[in-house]
Amino acid sequence: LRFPLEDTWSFWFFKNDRNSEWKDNLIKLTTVSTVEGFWSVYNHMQSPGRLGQGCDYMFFKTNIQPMWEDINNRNGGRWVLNLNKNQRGQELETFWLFTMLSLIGDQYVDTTDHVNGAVVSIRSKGDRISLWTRDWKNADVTKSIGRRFREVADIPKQYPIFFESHEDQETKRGANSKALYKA
Ligand code: M7G
Repeated sequence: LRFPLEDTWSFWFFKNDRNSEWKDNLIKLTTVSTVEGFWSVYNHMQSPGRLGQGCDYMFFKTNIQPMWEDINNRNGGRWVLNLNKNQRGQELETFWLFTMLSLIGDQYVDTTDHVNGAVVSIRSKGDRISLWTRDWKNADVTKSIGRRFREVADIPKQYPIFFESHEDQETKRGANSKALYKA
Protein backbone atom coordinates (compact mmCIF):
# COMPACT_ATOMS: atom_id res chain seq x y z
CA LEU A 1 0.00 0.00 0.00
CA ARG A 2 1.45 3.36 -0.97
CA PHE A 3 0.18 6.64 0.38
CA PRO A 4 0.46 9.43 -2.19
CA LEU A 5 1.37 12.90 -0.94
CA GLU A 6 -0.77 15.92 -1.73
CA ASP A 7 2.27 17.49 -3.45
CA THR A 8 5.49 16.05 -4.84
CA TRP A 9 8.59 17.21 -2.94
CA SER A 10 12.30 17.40 -3.74
CA PHE A 11 15.31 17.16 -1.48
CA TRP A 12 18.24 19.45 -2.27
CA PHE A 13 21.71 19.78 -0.84
CA PHE A 14 23.83 22.91 -0.78
CA LYS A 15 27.52 22.23 -0.45
CA ASN A 16 29.60 25.07 0.83
CA ASP A 17 32.29 25.78 -1.75
CA ARG A 18 33.42 29.37 -1.83
CA ASN A 19 35.18 28.91 -5.17
CA SER A 20 31.90 28.38 -7.02
CA GLU A 21 28.82 30.45 -7.65
CA TRP A 22 26.07 29.95 -5.08
CA LYS A 23 23.77 28.33 -7.63
CA ASP A 24 26.43 25.89 -8.79
CA ASN A 25 26.68 24.53 -5.27
CA LEU A 26 23.02 23.47 -5.27
CA ILE A 27 22.34 19.80 -5.96
CA LYS A 28 18.91 18.28 -6.38
CA LEU A 29 19.08 14.93 -4.64
CA THR A 30 15.76 13.24 -5.26
CA THR A 31 12.00 13.65 -5.45
CA VAL A 32 9.34 11.90 -3.39
CA SER A 33 5.63 11.53 -3.97
CA THR A 34 4.62 9.00 -1.33
CA VAL A 35 4.93 8.71 2.44
CA GLU A 36 7.04 5.57 2.03
CA GLY A 37 9.27 7.34 -0.47
CA PHE A 38 9.82 10.18 1.98
CA TRP A 39 10.89 7.86 4.79
CA SER A 40 13.19 5.77 2.65
CA VAL A 41 15.06 8.90 1.59
CA TYR A 42 15.03 10.42 5.07
CA ASN A 43 16.37 7.23 6.63
CA HIS A 44 19.33 7.21 4.30
CA MET A 45 20.28 10.83 4.75
CA GLN A 46 22.97 12.11 7.02
CA SER A 47 21.32 14.08 9.82
CA PRO A 48 21.67 17.84 9.26
CA GLY A 49 23.87 18.35 12.32
CA ARG A 50 26.54 16.19 10.72
CA LEU A 51 26.81 18.24 7.56
CA GLY A 52 29.77 20.57 7.21
CA GLN A 53 29.68 24.24 8.14
CA GLY A 54 27.94 26.31 5.53
CA CYS A 55 25.88 23.40 4.16
CA ASP A 56 22.10 23.28 3.79
CA TYR A 57 19.40 20.79 3.12
CA MET A 58 16.42 22.15 1.25
CA PHE A 59 13.03 20.51 0.90
CA PHE A 60 10.74 22.14 -1.67
CA LYS A 61 7.70 21.47 -3.76
CA THR A 62 9.08 19.87 -6.89
CA ASN A 63 8.09 22.66 -9.24
CA ILE A 64 9.86 25.28 -7.08
CA GLN A 65 13.62 25.80 -6.98
CA PRO A 66 15.02 26.65 -3.53
CA MET A 67 16.23 30.08 -4.54
CA TRP A 68 15.04 33.69 -4.43
CA GLU A 69 15.06 33.78 -8.22
CA ASP A 70 12.27 31.23 -8.63
CA ILE A 71 9.05 32.96 -9.64
CA ASN A 72 7.30 31.35 -6.65
CA ASN A 73 9.84 32.87 -4.25
CA ARG A 74 10.30 36.27 -5.86
CA ASN A 75 7.73 37.95 -3.62
CA GLY A 76 8.27 35.60 -0.72
CA GLY A 77 10.10 35.40 2.52
CA ARG A 78 10.92 33.05 5.33
CA TRP A 79 9.99 32.23 8.88
CA VAL A 80 13.22 31.67 10.77
CA LEU A 81 14.04 29.61 13.84
CA ASN A 82 17.58 30.24 15.04
CA LEU A 83 19.32 27.58 17.07
CA ASN A 84 22.66 27.59 18.82
CA LYS A 85 25.45 25.08 18.63
CA ASN A 86 24.44 23.03 21.63
CA GLN A 87 21.10 22.38 19.92
CA ARG A 88 22.80 20.91 16.86
CA GLY A 89 22.11 17.28 17.77
CA GLN A 90 18.70 15.92 18.60
CA GLU A 91 16.87 19.25 18.76
CA LEU A 92 17.91 20.43 15.31
CA GLU A 93 17.14 17.05 13.83
CA THR A 94 13.69 16.87 15.43
CA PHE A 95 12.69 20.42 14.40
CA TRP A 96 13.86 19.68 10.86
CA LEU A 97 11.97 16.39 10.66
CA PHE A 98 8.80 17.95 12.10
CA THR A 99 9.11 20.82 9.63
CA MET A 100 9.29 18.42 6.69
CA LEU A 101 6.45 16.31 8.07
CA SER A 102 4.29 19.40 8.38
CA LEU A 103 4.91 20.01 4.67
CA ILE A 104 4.25 16.54 3.33
CA GLY A 105 1.37 16.11 5.76
CA ASP A 106 -0.35 19.15 4.30
CA GLN A 107 -0.59 20.80 7.73
CA TYR A 108 -0.99 24.38 6.50
CA VAL A 109 -4.55 23.64 5.40
CA ASP A 110 -6.05 26.66 3.61
CA THR A 111 -2.65 28.41 3.39
CA THR A 112 -0.85 25.41 1.91
CA ASP A 113 -0.46 27.09 -1.49
CA HIS A 114 1.54 29.82 0.22
CA VAL A 115 4.16 27.45 1.62
CA ASN A 116 6.98 26.67 -0.81
CA GLY A 117 9.50 24.67 1.18
CA ALA A 118 12.00 24.66 4.01
CA VAL A 119 15.74 24.95 4.57
CA VAL A 120 18.05 23.81 7.35
CA SER A 121 21.33 25.72 7.43
CA ILE A 122 24.43 24.64 9.33
CA ARG A 123 26.46 27.70 10.28
CA SER A 124 29.22 28.42 12.75
CA LYS A 125 27.34 31.57 13.83
CA GLY A 126 24.30 29.40 14.66
CA ASP A 127 22.10 26.93 12.80
CA ARG A 128 18.77 27.90 11.30
CA ILE A 129 15.56 26.36 10.07
CA SER A 130 13.58 28.45 7.60
CA LEU A 131 10.11 27.96 6.22
CA TRP A 132 9.76 29.69 2.85
CA THR A 133 6.48 31.31 1.88
CA ARG A 134 5.19 32.84 -1.31
CA ASP A 135 3.93 36.33 -0.56
CA TRP A 136 5.38 38.40 2.26
CA LYS A 137 2.94 41.25 1.67
CA ASN A 138 0.01 39.06 2.67
CA ALA A 139 0.30 39.71 6.41
CA ASP A 140 -2.65 37.60 7.53
CA VAL A 141 -1.58 34.51 5.64
CA THR A 142 2.06 34.98 6.63
CA LYS A 143 1.28 35.32 10.32
CA SER A 144 -1.07 32.38 10.24
CA ILE A 145 1.65 30.22 8.64
CA GLY A 146 4.06 31.32 11.38
CA ARG A 147 1.67 30.31 14.15
CA ARG A 148 1.01 27.02 12.43
CA PHE A 149 4.76 26.42 11.93
CA ARG A 150 5.31 26.83 15.67
CA GLU A 151 2.53 24.35 16.43
CA VAL A 152 3.34 21.63 13.94
CA ALA A 153 7.12 21.78 14.37
CA ASP A 154 6.52 21.82 18.15
CA ILE A 155 8.66 24.93 18.70
CA PRO A 156 8.54 25.94 22.39
CA LYS A 157 7.13 29.37 23.27
CA GLN A 158 10.46 30.62 24.56
CA TYR A 159 12.13 30.18 21.14
CA PRO A 160 11.39 33.25 19.04
CA ILE A 161 10.61 32.86 15.36
CA PHE A 162 10.58 35.84 13.00
CA PHE A 163 9.77 36.54 9.40
CA GLU A 164 11.85 38.40 6.83
CA SER A 165 11.38 38.95 3.10
CA HIS A 166 13.83 37.50 0.58
CA GLU A 167 14.04 40.95 -0.91
CA ASP A 168 15.56 42.28 2.30
CA GLN A 169 18.01 39.37 2.37
CA GLU A 170 18.99 39.87 -1.20
CA THR A 171 19.60 43.57 -0.90
CA LYS A 172 21.49 42.96 2.33
CA ARG A 173 19.04 45.02 4.26
CA GLY A 174 18.41 41.76 6.08
CA ALA A 175 21.25 42.13 8.52
CA ASN A 176 20.05 45.44 9.93
CA SER A 177 16.37 45.43 9.10
CA LYS A 178 13.82 44.43 11.70
CA ALA A 179 11.71 41.33 11.40
CA LEU A 180 8.53 42.02 9.46
CA TYR A 181 6.47 39.70 11.63
CA LYS A 182 6.92 37.59 14.74
CA ALA A 183 5.01 34.56 15.92
P1 M7G B 1 22.35 32.25 3.33
O1 M7G B 1 22.92 30.89 3.09
O2 M7G B 1 20.88 32.38 3.21
O3 M7G B 1 22.74 32.81 4.75
O4 M7G B 1 22.98 33.29 2.33
P2 M7G B 1 24.06 32.74 5.65
O5 M7G B 1 24.55 34.15 5.72
O6 M7G B 1 23.61 32.25 6.96
O7 M7G B 1 25.05 31.82 4.99
C1 M7G B 1 24.37 33.45 2.15
C2 M7G B 1 24.66 33.98 0.76
O8 M7G B 1 24.35 32.94 -0.19
C3 M7G B 1 23.81 35.14 0.31
O9 M7G B 1 24.34 36.37 0.73
C4 M7G B 1 23.87 34.99 -1.19
O10 M7G B 1 25.10 35.45 -1.70
C5 M7G B 1 23.81 33.49 -1.37
N1 M7G B 1 22.41 33.04 -1.51
C6 M7G B 1 21.60 32.52 -0.57
N2 M7G B 1 20.40 32.24 -1.10
C7 M7G B 1 19.27 31.66 -0.39
C8 M7G B 1 20.42 32.60 -2.41
C9 M7G B 1 19.47 32.52 -3.47
O11 M7G B 1 18.32 32.11 -3.32
N3 M7G B 1 19.90 32.97 -4.68
C10 M7G B 1 21.17 33.47 -4.89
N4 M7G B 1 21.50 33.89 -6.10
N5 M7G B 1 22.07 33.53 -3.90
C11 M7G B 1 21.71 33.09 -2.67
